[in-house]
Amino acid sequence: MQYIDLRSDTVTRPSEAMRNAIASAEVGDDVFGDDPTVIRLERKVAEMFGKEAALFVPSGTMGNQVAIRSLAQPGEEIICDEGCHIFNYEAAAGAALSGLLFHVVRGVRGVFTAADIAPLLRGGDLHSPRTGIIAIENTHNRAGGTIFPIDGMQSLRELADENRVAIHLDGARIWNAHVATGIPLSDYAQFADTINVCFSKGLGAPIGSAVVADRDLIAIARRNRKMFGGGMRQVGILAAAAVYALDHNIARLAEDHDNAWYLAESLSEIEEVYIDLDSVQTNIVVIGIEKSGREVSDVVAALKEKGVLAVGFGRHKIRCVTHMDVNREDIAEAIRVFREVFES
Ligand code: TLP
Repeated sequence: MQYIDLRSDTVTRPSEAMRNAIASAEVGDDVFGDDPTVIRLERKVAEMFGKEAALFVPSGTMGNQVAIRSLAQPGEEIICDEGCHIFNYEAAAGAALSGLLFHVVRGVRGVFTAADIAPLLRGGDLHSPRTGIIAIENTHNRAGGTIFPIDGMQSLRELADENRVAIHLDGARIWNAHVATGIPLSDYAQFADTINVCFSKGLGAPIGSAVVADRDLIAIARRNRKMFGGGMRQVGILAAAAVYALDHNIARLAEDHDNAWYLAESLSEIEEVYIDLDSVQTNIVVIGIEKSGREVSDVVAALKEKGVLAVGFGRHKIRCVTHMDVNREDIAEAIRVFREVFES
């Protein structure tokens, strides 16, 4: 069966043109610093974000982990939203690999304020941990692709500076925030010390992320990437896909946002589901099914049987993500299938 795959924006397959870019990439040994395409990608990303340097890594998880390992010492504390990816979906790497103590706060749709966390910051007297990092996720995956407001980031930066704390931005989907708001990537980046950005989510590359920061931090991150096993060799073939994605696939994210809104609005009319439409700001739709009294796994299986793939997201929710491999007609068909599953 040809599925309409809404499980994630990671499911996209490289286009013909991207494959051509991959096939013709110039390469060298990147651990020796010899891969011209990786160098081109790293320069390009650094420039887009207004930072001095960038480091190509295989995954968003490695990007986040290399960044936070580079910003803090074992025994320090990281403050983040309770729903964030670093805390929930990275196999406890922050604790296991960096020895960080996670202090999670309950944000509103993934957003917390400087006032929320100011009382929590700790300077590390003899008894308490020192707060080393504040981590932000923009857009916020689990909250439904929500945007962290730029003025909120600025206030966090001020608070962090007063307390000599670093800020990490998990910007796996910062492109979506940028396209939805029109705010330049470099405006977001100015408030963070390190940023993780992914080419393999909405931008359609098969693999790859980057840590973006100033030069000294990237030198530390490069060593940590090696320690985590992320030093790669003729990886220009992957960097070429990322360069292609940056050149061609950012502006089109607006189409994914329109499709997500179409899906969300239509599904919210179904009696048995609940969608917080205020959280539908980019390409993710989180669908609450508690009212229906049905199990998430049963609904996911029923959707699959009718040709739509989605994922369970906690006990009572299902997540759908729009991306470049689904078009308006696919979304219309997915809406039809959802109606059939809930209204039959
Ligand atoms: N998210 C994946 C799953 O891991 C949940 C998805 O399908 O959305 N930061 C954020 C905000 C992410 O959403 C993800 C991936 C990552 C980091 C990690 O990226 P990868 O999968 O490349 O390690």
